[in-house]
Amino acid sequence: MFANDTIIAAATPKGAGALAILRISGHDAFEMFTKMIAEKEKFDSAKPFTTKLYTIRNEREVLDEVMAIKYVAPKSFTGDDMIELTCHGGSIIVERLIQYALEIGMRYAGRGEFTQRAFLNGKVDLKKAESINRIIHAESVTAHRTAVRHYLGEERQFFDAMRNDLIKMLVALETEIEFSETDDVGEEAAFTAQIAELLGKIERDFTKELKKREVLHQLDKGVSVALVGQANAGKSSLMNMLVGYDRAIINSRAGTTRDLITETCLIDDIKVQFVDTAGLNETDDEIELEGIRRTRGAIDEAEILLWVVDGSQPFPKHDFNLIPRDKPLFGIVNKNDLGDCAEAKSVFADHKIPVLPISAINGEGREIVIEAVKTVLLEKFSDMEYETAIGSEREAGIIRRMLAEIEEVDLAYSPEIVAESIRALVNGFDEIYGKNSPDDILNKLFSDFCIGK
Ligand SMILES: Nc1nc2c(ncn2[C@@H]2O[C@H](COP(=O)(O)OP(=O)(O)OP(=O)(O)O)[C@@H](O)[C@H]2O)c(=O)[nH]1
Ligand SMILES: [Mg+2]
Repeated sequence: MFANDTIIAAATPKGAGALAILRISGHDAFEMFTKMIAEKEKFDSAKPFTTKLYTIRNEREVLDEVMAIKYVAPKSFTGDDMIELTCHGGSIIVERLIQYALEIGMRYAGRGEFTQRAFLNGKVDLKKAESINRIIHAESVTAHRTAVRHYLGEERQFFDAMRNDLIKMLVALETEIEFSETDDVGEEAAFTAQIAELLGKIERDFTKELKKREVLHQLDKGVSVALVGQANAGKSSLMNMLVGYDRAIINSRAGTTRDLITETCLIDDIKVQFVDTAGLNETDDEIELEGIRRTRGAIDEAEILLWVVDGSQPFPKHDFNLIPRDKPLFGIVNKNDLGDCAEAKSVFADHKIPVLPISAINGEGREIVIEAVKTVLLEKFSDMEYETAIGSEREAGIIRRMLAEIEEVDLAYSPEIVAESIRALVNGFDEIYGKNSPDDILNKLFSDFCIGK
């Protein structure tokens, strides 16, 4: 790959839209772009960051009228000369403009190549580059929020403080190595204690961050809330009520739902995945049996269980064997419109399972179920517990390696060896931000980005 040959790509997704954006970056960007437009003078005299209207035409015809911004190196996203042009948003237009640019001598950009250039030109560090990708692909509010924070560099302080402390220790260790005549045992012990304290703090902080990342990962996937209970209890009716449309088939026949049906909602910005399941009744039907097997899997995977019973029927006590009590569980007493449902309410209450009376058929009780789920979510995921400085699996890997390094450090060893370990830790911090990252790792990382990014 040439360092700054001129590349082009669409920065917007394929398909018809009002507008599309093309990005051009490279040493000859301006010269090549002026070959594509009718208004060379206008572009040449345009000031940096100004947007102007240009006509793109080839020898035969006009291809489009575009608005183009001129970015003069190094004040651009990539650090090279850049043009960002907005054309009409049809896939044929975009294709023809790119084709024309290629004929003029530009090259089609590889995945993530714009960001890779920004990184190589020192415009962004690796963590920031990765956070751009995470902002684009965030699938939950929390993932988006942390990605933006990392983009803004808000976590930098956390890593920098530790790195600076390590550097100080390293300097002191190196002084000690050089002038090791001082035999003050007390002083030496105090210094060793200082190192031990610092390493202990890093270890604790890192372990905490890794845990938070795990929670964040769970939030990204969505918190699973399973609706379980006997056939005909009204699980699918509740599912539809919760998600607000007819997601699952409802029928008076027992065994209507056979497969897991999932639907995602946001509750207080937290992604929740409701899972409707097959009824836990006894059956010889092979398909229903498979459904029940899947229900068991969903029960295992769920973070919160909604145990739905038909309040007008005798309480299915044997289901206590199937429904675990080691995770948040609510007793949904459905079909309140058919009577007082006293038995169901008292059995749940006797077992200290919070009772939520509803009538799914009439759409009554949605709020209390949502509120109950929300209470658990807020308890489990209160804000400070999952915002983490670790942005990606790459970083998590570096941090796990650093933790292993800390574990290996034996302060009884000679200062030379301890200094070596501390140097390795400092390198770890640098690696998080992409200093000394090997080329193959960088290439792999940027190839996960989209074209045009
Ligand atoms: N009266 C009354 N009937 C209800 C209520 N909720 C559901 N039903 C009826 O109960 C029957 C079963 O409802 P579903 O939602 O399909 O029950 P399910 O638990 O999903 O059943 P399976 O999928 O077979 O396990 C349907 O005929 C619903 O109309 C309710 O609140 N009151
Ligand atoms: Mg059902």
